[in-house]
Amino acid sequence: MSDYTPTPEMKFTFGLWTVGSIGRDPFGAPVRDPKSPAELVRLLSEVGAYGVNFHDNDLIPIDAAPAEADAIKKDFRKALDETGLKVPMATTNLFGDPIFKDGAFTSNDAKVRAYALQKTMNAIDLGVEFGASIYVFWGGREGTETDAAKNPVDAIKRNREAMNFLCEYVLDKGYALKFALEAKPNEPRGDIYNSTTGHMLGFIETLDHPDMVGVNPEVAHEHMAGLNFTHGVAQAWEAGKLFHIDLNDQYPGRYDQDLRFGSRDIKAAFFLVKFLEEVKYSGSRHFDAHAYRTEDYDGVKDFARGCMRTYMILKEKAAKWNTDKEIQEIVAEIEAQDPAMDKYLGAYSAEKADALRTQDFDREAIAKIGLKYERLDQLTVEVLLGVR
Ligand code: GCO
Ligand code: MN
Ligand code: MN
Repeated sequence: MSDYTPTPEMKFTFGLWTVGSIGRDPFGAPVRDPKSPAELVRLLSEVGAYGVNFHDNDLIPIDAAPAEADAIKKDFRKALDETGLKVPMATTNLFGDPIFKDGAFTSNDAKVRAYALQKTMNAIDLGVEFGASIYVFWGGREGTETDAAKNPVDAIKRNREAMNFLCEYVLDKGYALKFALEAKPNEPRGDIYNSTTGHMLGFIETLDHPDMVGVNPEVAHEHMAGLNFTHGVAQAWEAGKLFHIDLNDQYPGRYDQDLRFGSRDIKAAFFLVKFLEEVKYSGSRHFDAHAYRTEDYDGVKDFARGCMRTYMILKEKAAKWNTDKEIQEIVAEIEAQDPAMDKYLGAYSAEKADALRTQDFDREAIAKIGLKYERLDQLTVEVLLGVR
């Protein structure tokens, strides 16, 4: 058993907006005093994080004068140099300012769409300045409350036009930067376009430079829609598109909770960690979550440490699962091959199809075999509960 200390290889990162959340919600005022970006870097270093990510306006307020922006950047850079924290990812705030009330890239107003491109180009420059190699696009306002207001096909086309424009911008500048698109079904808009990771994967293939663009799936966003997160992540991974991941937790059917990783559905978190570790996912493990509104900054540190610690514990549990004798006996049975069927499976041929047509299948006998999944799941639960 390790002491679950986060290591740099785990690439545990947090956004300035996560540990920096001051606990404002639609029903109440902030509960924590704001901290500067440099102070947040020091807090993250204290808890053992590898890196910090930011929206342009987490670092530099939207109305900052050039001198103020320079001072903030200097301060931030100093904190990064002193702590060794990296900035693997950056993103644009295209949702906070009132100008984005009807979306950014998909707004009906061409001036808003053009401003969104301008703001994103500047934010890309800022991210690259601090070393980011992944650039996230979360279209929180790219949606509707009423479909009377916007043709969804126009929205798709505008979104594509913006992505193509920005890919060309990155190529033109010679930046080593890849885009990761983050889906969410709703909140803050009533409905958001490209609502799931699966939608995003389909959309990416229609872009001019699909190789530059992948996804940034988030646990909460798929759980809000009642989906199996690991399945979406696996689809992205298999397509070579898992560029980044947002880890947190969420009860389905509720408001956007951004809970500490693994704090709600520990079994789903286990299968996710097991998957990421087994495929040797090497990107950032980014926690896009918030401490409860009940907490002071000590509580924020408890929250951040908890996210990383739970991941490390689940990683150990996954290793245990893979060496548990009884579990592995069942797995071996599940994975047993049936060479007699090889001649029918795999790529199609007319001969194969003819041969297959004449094969007799004893449906009843095949269906009668119990699959032991109850036992396997119970053993999984017992690994998680620490009795195995
Ligand atoms: C949310 C999103 C955001 C994005 C962030 C990075 O639900 O608000 O998850 O936190 O991840 O804007 O693009
Ligand atoms: Mn989210
Ligand atoms: Mn997110």
